[in-house]
Amino acid sequence: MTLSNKQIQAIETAAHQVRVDVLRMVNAATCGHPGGPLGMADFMSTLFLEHFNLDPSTLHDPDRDRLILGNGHTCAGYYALLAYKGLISRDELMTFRKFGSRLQGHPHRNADMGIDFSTGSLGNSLSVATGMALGARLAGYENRIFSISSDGESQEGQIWEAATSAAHYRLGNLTVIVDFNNIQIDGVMRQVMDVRDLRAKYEAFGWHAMDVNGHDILAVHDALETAHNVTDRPSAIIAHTIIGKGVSFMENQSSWHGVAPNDEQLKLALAELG
Ligand SMILES: Cc1ncc(C[n+]2csc(CCOP(=O)(O)OP(=O)(O)O)c2C)c(N)n1
Repeated sequence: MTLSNKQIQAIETAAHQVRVDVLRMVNAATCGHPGGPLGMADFMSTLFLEHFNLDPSTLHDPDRDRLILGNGHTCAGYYALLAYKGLISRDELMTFRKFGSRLQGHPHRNADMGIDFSTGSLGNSLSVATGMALGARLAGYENRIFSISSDGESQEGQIWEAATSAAHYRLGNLTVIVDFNNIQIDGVMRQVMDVRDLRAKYEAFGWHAMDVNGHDILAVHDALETAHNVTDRPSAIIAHTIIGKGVSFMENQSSWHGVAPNDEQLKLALAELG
């Protein structure tokens, strides 16, 4: 079913809030990764508001949906959405990357916050998600397992071992969303180590795969719904995004992969976001 204007507006509002939160959090920490979460804000907000059923009332349900953030360095946006859904307080966001905080620079598994797995070491996420999806099916659950990955993480060989297994076991309850922004820590992905056409690769591995504009909320929603309806194999959504989306001087710049905006840059960025 398509989204109503009200639902689209709610997602746009959430994505805007995520961008503002991410910039403030990384600025306050004086370190972190602003670019990725700005680029992922639109598809992550669509996922959290319309598909991923985590909220305070489902938090401890064994059969709720699960999410693994493979590109763990982008966790500022993840934390902002946990706050948006009421899993953590908004005040806690500003403890990001501080000593003793639950919100470290990469996600740490925490059942009380709904963080399903610790990530940061690229390459593990799809293996974990595949195991969770197989386990959920064996337990008779009807939940969905979402795995978030990236073009950079797709350079890891283990991703493709997991892709083989997930297709072999026909895990229709598993969806991977790849943040494909053509940027990684050292520069332009196509120049560093080109992963080429990920849709074709996932298809060749036996998955149902789709390319979408990761900033088109309706297209992302449709892809997630299609993934839900494909039950005989896992689905891959290759979300084409712009790193730093929403802040002109951060867009498409690998230099903003992992650098905090200073106070002046924060002011400029927030003014642009409005
Ligand atoms: C196994 C492993 N190797 C290296 C790193 C260091 N690292 C952190 S982020 C990153 C780049 C990942 O690319 P991508 O997720 O596409 O970056 P983004 O789009 O967020 O800029 C690397 C190599 C890591 N976290 N894990």
